Amino acid sequence: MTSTGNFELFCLENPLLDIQGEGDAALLEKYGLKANDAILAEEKHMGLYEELLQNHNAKLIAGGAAQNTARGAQYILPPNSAVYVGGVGKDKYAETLKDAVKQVGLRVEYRYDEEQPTGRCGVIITGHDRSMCTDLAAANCYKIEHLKSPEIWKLVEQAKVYYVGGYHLTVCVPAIMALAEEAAAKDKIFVLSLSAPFIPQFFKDQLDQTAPYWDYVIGNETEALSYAESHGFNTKDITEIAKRMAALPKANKNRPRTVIITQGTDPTIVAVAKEGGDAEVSSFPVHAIDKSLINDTNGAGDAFAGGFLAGIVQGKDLRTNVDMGQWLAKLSIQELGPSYPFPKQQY
Ligand code: 26A
Repeated sequence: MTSTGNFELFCLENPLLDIQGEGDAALLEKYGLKANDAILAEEKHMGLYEELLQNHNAKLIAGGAAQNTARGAQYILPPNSAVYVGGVGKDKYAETLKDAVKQVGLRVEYRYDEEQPTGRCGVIITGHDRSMCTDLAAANCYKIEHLKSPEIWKLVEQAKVYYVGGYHLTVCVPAIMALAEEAAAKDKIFVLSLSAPFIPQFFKDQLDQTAPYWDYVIGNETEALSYAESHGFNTKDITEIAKRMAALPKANKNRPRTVIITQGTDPTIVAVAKEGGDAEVSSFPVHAIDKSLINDTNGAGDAFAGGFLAGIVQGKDLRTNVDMGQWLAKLSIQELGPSYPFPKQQY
């Protein structure tokens, strides 16, 4: 008999449908987008989605950063290990998302909005860069009362590890804080991703509210730099930034904070806080991959977090968790968008 999980991992963020197509400088320019960025859509971006579909042969792919991560963790873990919540619309896009998560057996508990459609993320691929422009729509209607509803809160209480995508800081801070406080009160694990440079930059106060609860915080080098800048760290040294983040005050003193910074093909930097001293830093080279095997790197960071979380849920050591993250990222970048290969590979 294969063992099954008990929904140990609970994830919260914004379920989105990715509309991903190849673009060029002219398309980026038309909508005022940078080649490698993630932003919230404004009125002037609303034409982008149709344009990607009509003129850029765009594909519809299940997205939403933490949903990609939850799918990734469930890809590795035994059935019924992970559950994901967020808001969608009552439309065919929500059905597309449901089909995609079914493939890996991820349980989703969507909250359906009566008025707003499912959120969309326009992804413009130019070479190895991706520009993401998100219209949150129904995902933006998620409220604390949805998380606190008896059916959902039961799942919260059942879980042992919480993962929140930092992108949700633009949506519902009280829901994030409810998970953070639940984790600290019951000595469970709270993991947050920095998600994008605009989060530490423009949602600094919201992010800082969650900081004392981070058991693990995961980001990439551009997010770490943005964090350092908005917090006046006065350094661009990734190791130094990771150490300073590790040393921030922490609510649950039973376990030290761990900061994980990925750097594309460069080594992953990890800092673990040490009481009364400097954080302990390690560096882990990524899994080598032949350039010709890379399909696209959109979602590589989400996949890393998924592998890393699977390790945490299984109670593995830090080195193994990082290795599992790098392993899953390597698989994902060989697929189109934030996806994982089938038939399933075994870690
Ligand atoms: C609030 N914003 C901007 C977002 C996102 C997002 N997921 C949640 N909230 N902007 C982009 N993404 C997702 O990031 C993944 C790649 O890492 C995209 O949906 C894409 O699947």
